[in-house]
Amino acid sequence: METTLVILKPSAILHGYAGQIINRFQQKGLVIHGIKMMQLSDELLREHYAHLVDRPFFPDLMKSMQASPVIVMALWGKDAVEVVRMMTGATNGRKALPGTIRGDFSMSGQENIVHASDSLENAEIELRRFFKPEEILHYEPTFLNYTYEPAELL
Ligand code: IDP
Ligand code: MG
Repeated sequence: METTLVILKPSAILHGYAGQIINRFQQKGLVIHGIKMMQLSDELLREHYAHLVDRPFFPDLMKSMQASPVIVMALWGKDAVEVVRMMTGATNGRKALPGTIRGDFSMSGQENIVHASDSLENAEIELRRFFKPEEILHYEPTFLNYTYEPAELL
């Protein structure tokens, strides 16, 4: 099993989409092991988007990510990193396939509703960035036997 980081961005919070998006992850079978609301600081965002600091859109991205508090989530499941990235869709909402979160809720490259870790290695780094260890609560819901076949639970 893997745990991945999802951020419901201000574009989700300010549209009132948080519940609908959290529901999608739960309906898929991903389990919430951590969830909290927070206002992202300059420092945290510069670290999180370090690969983009030199891009011309970076100041707008900072403003966009600080337009409201965000909800950060630790989602647990089999191949959770890849599954959540597939559910998220392409970066630009206009290019994201219908059925993906960005494809269904976004028309923008910047205002694209969710962040999702893009590899297991980055998921581990990002979970540490946004959560204290004690804020991630490991538990296994009783429905797992109906979510996975026995071999997938080994
Ligand atoms: P990802 O969120 O699909 O992993 P990244 O390339 O890691 O995409 O970019 C992080 C975030 O920066 C995007 O989700 C989006 O909000 C913003 N971003 C990326 N490229 C652009 C762009 O060309 N214009 C405006 N915003 C962008
Ligand atoms: Mg990314």
